[in-house]
Amino acid sequence: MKLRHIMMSDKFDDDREASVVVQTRPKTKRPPLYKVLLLNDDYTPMEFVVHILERFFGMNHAQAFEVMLTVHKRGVAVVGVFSHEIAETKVGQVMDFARRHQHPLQCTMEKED
Ligand code: TYC
Repeated sequence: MKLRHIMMSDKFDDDREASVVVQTRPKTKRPPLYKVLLLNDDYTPMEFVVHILERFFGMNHAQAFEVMLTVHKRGVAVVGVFSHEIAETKVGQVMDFARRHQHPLQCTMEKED
């Protein structure tokens, strides 16, 4: 916790200044959150994207299909919001899995405002 010095108007008789140290209100800034984005492309099979959304983003089949269709139609969608570390892990998992299956699927992260 940050400490703040308060100078007292009191003076010792030898010119030293008296001071006390008090605790300020603890500033607990919440860590920033990151959106994980999935991008459309013309080649990755729809079923593969649905599988990714189920496997790495905990969606059921209906949710995963709906989000996949949103990306397909609009070009991009937010598929989750996480701490920096978790978002990085998700992006890495998706990119690895897509590369291992030789699909050009792209996944990125972006700081939330
Ligand atoms: N556009 C792809 C197709 O028609 C499907 C797709 C959906 C690809 C979402 C990527 O993030 C994606 N096969």
